[in-house]
Amino acid sequence: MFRGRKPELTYADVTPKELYFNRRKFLQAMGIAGAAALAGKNLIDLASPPRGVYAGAKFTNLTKSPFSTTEKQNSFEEVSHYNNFYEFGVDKDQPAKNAQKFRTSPWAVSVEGEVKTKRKFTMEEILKLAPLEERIYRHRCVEGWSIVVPWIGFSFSVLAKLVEPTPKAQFVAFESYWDLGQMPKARPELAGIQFPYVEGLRMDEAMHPLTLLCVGMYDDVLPNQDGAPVRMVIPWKYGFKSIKSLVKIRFVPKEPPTTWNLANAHEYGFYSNVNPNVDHPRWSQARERRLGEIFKRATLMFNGYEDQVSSLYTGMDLKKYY
Ligand SMILES: Nc1nc2c(c(=O)[nH]1)N[C@H]1C(S)=C(S)[C@@H](COP(=O)(O)O)O[C@H]1N2
Ligand SMILES: [Mo]
Repeated sequence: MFRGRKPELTYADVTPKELYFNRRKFLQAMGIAGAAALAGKNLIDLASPPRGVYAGAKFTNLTKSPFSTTEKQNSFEEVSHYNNFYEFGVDKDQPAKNAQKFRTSPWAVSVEGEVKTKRKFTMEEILKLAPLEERIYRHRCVEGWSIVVPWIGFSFSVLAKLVEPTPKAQFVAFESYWDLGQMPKARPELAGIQFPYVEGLRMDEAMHPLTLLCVGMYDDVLPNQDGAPVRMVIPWKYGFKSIKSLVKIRFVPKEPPTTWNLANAHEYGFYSNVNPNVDHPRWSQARERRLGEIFKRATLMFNGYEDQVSSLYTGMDLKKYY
């Protein structure tokens, strides 16, 4: 039993901010006496944070984003148990089961290509690049379901500006982690797609303030099945553009290959902007079902972010560039 004054004491209460994300350092800083004072159950809680190794405390002092929707959020339970993450199985309930032991620490993201300063960012560095914001976004899967999620992160442009892309950087290529040892289902013959999972954005899309480098959701780190420890979220595009468990970012001169386009170019284009007027070859995209609801609702142009992003596509035939 905990015998101190404040049984709900958390990591955040007892550590300076810089130490939140390093448990070993934290325990060292506490010293034996401090650790003993915490005693019992709570020390065990600290030693095995609830969701991920960068956890230990819920994120606090999150900046509220003007881009957040006021629509009703889906529950954490819904968002963490209905996933597409083919590295951990192709069924929606499999990632939550199969990603449990996925090791997300240590973690680093290398940034390469047409930049002045190539750089590898550790996860600890990424978490300190900018104030973390809460961004409540609609997320529309190409399969016809949608969710509303309070993501945590900051605009991808923050990181991009740090490495100083050269004028040759016209697109950004993203790559996910891939390790058959930890992801035995991540084989083309089982999943029907190539690995590692790759995605891409045009430079202006990547630099748009809505494009989020995401490190958490619901005030905490990302659950493994939602793309821990760091992923992209591009809310006006179909969900498959929002690549999970990022390890590499390359600034490149040409449009890079993307996983679903490689798998089936006829059905999945490079742009993949949510568009109720352009059907998928096998189904309509006009309506969608919000997880947890019975009746379908109309899908909005650019997933409801038309005012912010339509200017990126002026003059483009969106039936051709789907
Ligand atoms: N590496 C990787 N990223 C991925 C996927 C995947 O299978 N592998 N699935 C995509 C698809 S189709 C969707 S809809 C979203 C789902 O994100 P969520 O499970 O957090 O809702 O992740 C995208 N990112
Ligand atoms: Mo999706």
